[in-house]
Amino acid sequence: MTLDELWTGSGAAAWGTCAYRDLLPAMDEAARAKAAGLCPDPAGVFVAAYPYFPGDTPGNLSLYARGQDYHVAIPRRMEQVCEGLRTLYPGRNFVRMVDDSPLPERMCAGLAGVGLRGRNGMTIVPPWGTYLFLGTVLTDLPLESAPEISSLCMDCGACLEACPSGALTLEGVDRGKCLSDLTQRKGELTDREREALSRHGLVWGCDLCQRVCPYNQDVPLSPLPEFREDQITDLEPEDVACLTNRQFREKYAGRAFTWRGPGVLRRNLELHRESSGGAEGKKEPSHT
Ligand code: B12
Ligand code: SF4
Ligand code: SF4
Repeated sequence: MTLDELWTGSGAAAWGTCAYRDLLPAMDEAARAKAAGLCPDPAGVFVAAYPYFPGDTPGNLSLYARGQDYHVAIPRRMEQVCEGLRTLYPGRNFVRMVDDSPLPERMCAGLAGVGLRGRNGMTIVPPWGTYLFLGTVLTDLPLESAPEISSLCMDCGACLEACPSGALTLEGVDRGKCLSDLTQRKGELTDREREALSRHGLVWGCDLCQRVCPYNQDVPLSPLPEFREDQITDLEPEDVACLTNRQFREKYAGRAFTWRGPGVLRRNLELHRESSGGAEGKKEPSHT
């Protein structure tokens, strides 16, 4: 089986490779130590993009969190690739990672020439737009970056204008201000942060700088059933009220919005209810 057959067979819409050394400028000592702990003598990275667009049913959960948890679904798909790689390159290490990774995954994609680099920070692969999860395989097999790294998107500026919190600028995303981070943050919030959350149409994640992107205007549904089927698009306060941590995790097992526990969702739902007009009047604009 060829490399291309392995990756496309796993459901990847695009894939490529980069040299591990090319990532080092973006990796601190801790990230380098973690990578070397996972794969001694790291030399190369495979990176692949998996489409997840689940359709555009109105709801208060981000599009990325509506189907199965990608932290489970994508590694499952990538495991079959790793098995193929071990057959093709006996004696080499192949370690798959998704999100919870010391590697800067979008930089991997950029160096591998996978898609375009969006001004909103996202990796874009037409026709799937930005609605892609990235997965990487770290290896001691020497690999090179693409001769042509990813170019910038059409740079229309719509994402910069759409960001309501000032998190997105020409310098990139300021995590501390990003609503996606805020919906997931535990502990005390400032009045300003509470106000921002109460005006936000979602109780988990943020899609605003993606929805306006021209590359996302006619995106096909994900071919991967994990992200298309059995969706949860909306949470109501009653869905998470009175649940213990354990009950919540059991009820919503395998979902990307469970890892912070029920408390942040209760808070976000409460903020929505308190804000005038309630959540119904405050949904994000429809995708189409
Ligand atoms: C921390 C984190 C967050 C934080 C902070 C995000 C941020 N932008 O700083 C928060 C919680 C806010 C967040 C939000 C989201 N996240 Co997030 N997040 C991460 C995580 C774990 C680390 C990101 C990071 O800080 N990397 C360090 C920086 C330096 O690297 P980078 O992000 O890879 O890429 C930048 C540079 O490398 C550079 N670059 C790109 N190519 C090249 C090429 C060259 C040659 C060079 C020099 C530079 C360069 O441009 C990129 C953007 O500035 C990654 C997974 C991972 N391990 O990488 C997911 C990840 C970036 N997140 C992802 C997703 C889906 C989201 C959300 C869309 C979820 C949502 N709907 O709410 C939002 C999008 C927000 C946004 N506009 O970026 C996906 C992105 C997929 C894609 N198509 O790009 C990732 C890759 C997870 C995954 N495995 O799929 N996220
Ligand atoms: S995810 Fe939302 S808050 Fe974060 S940069 Fe994009 S539009 Fe701004
Ligand atoms: S909205 Fe425009 S500037 Fe932003 S990522 Fe999309 S094409 Fe690039």
